[in-house]
Parts: sequence; structure tokens; C-alpha cells
Amino acid sequence: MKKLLALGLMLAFASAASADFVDDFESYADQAALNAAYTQLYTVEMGLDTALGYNSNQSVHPGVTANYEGRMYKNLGEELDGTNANPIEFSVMAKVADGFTWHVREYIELRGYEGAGYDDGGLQELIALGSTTSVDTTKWHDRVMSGEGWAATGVAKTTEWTKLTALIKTDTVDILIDDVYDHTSTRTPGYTFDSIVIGSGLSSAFDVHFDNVSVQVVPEPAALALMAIGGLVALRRRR
Ligand SMILES: [Ca+2]
Ligand SMILES: [Ca+2]
Repeated sequence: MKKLLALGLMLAFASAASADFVDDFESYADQAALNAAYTQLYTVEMGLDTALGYNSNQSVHPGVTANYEGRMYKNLGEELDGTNANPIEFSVMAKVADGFTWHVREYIELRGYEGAGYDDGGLQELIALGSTTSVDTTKWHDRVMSGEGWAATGVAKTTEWTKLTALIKTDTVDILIDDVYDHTSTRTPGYTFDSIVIGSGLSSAFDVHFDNVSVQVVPEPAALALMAIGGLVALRRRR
């Protein structure tokens, strides 16, 4: 019975969290391999760093770039929407280069177009996580295009690896820093997401490394508990 219960719980959790997009950048042997997986948008590429990662060996970074450089995208191959019952968890580990000043415009974006992917029809929604220079430059930032726009979080930027998360629900987006709730933006419901963009493509006087980019639909804890109870009831009935 215990084994069956454990199996039931494992199945409940496995089916609950579907990883729609995860990249820890460890699988790329070189820049050419990264470029085969992503579409580089500018001459100066979003670079693969094979000597620095978050608890790992590799990550990506744009370097110190001039205008319109260091930016790449990848289509998700599906349309994802977040709801209150099943939010999209969009997260990244980010680290500003050692010795940085506040002039850092680097971020990653989850985008939704009218069509099936990046630049296919009109841009409907965009959620960004990272660093910009337009609001309180000392803090980590986020952007919800249909909601608050660019906003500063309550957490200061440092050169330590920091987890930035957007929990996208029906008509709100919760922002978390290192898994601690920071604030909530409104958003227009119904727009679905289809692409990931890494790097701003804007001039930035300091470099930022990105690792563990993740987009996945996750049930709320309450929904998870219900699924676990459901699995338990189902197992008991089978006995
Ligand atoms: Ca890594
Ligand atoms: Ca779309």
C-alpha cells in the first residue's frame, strides 16, 4: 500500500508540473551548438560561457554590448496561458558582472504574438525579468506590458546569483525574488505566450549572466494538495 501510495503521489506531481521550456545551458559544446538551438538576432551574439554557471559550468551572457546586439530567441512550439489554478512559472538565475555600476540593461522576456512565435504578427504581451535603467536603477526589475510596465522590485541588484520569477495567473502576475514574494502587477487576461527572448539587444555598460531559464505551468499548492488527496482516494478505492 505504501509503495502504491508513493507511486500515486509521484504520478500526481509528475503530471502536475509540465516543464514546457527549461535550459541550464550545460548541453552545448560550443557557441555553434547554442546557435543551432536559438536564433541570434544581431551580429554580436548572445554568448555561451563555458566557465561560469549557477551551481554548474555554463551559462549565457551578452558581454558588454553596443546598441542592438546580444539577443537571441527560441519559440516554445506551443501557446501557454497562465490561470489562477495553473499559473505559468517563468524564472531565471541572473548575475550582474563583478564590479558593475547601475548602467545595466539586460533581461529575458516571455513573449506572446498573434501568430505562432517570435515576430509572427502583432506583439500581444511581454513579461521581462532582469535589469533596466529607466526606474530605480539599484533594484532588480520586471516588466508586464499589459500591466505595470517596467517596475522596480524591492530587492537590490548585486553580483550574486539571484532567482527572478514571474508567476503568471489569470489577470495578475506575481513577482518573486529568490522565491520570496515581492509584488503583483495586473495583466490583460487571455493572451498566450509562445516565445522566449534572452538579452535586451540594447547598449549595456556591464554584463549579465543568465542560467536555468524555465517556463512551466504549475498548479497552485492548493491544487497540488487536492490532486494528492484525489490520488489517495483513488488508491484506497482500488484496494
Ligand atoms: Ca548552467
Ligand atoms: Ca501566439
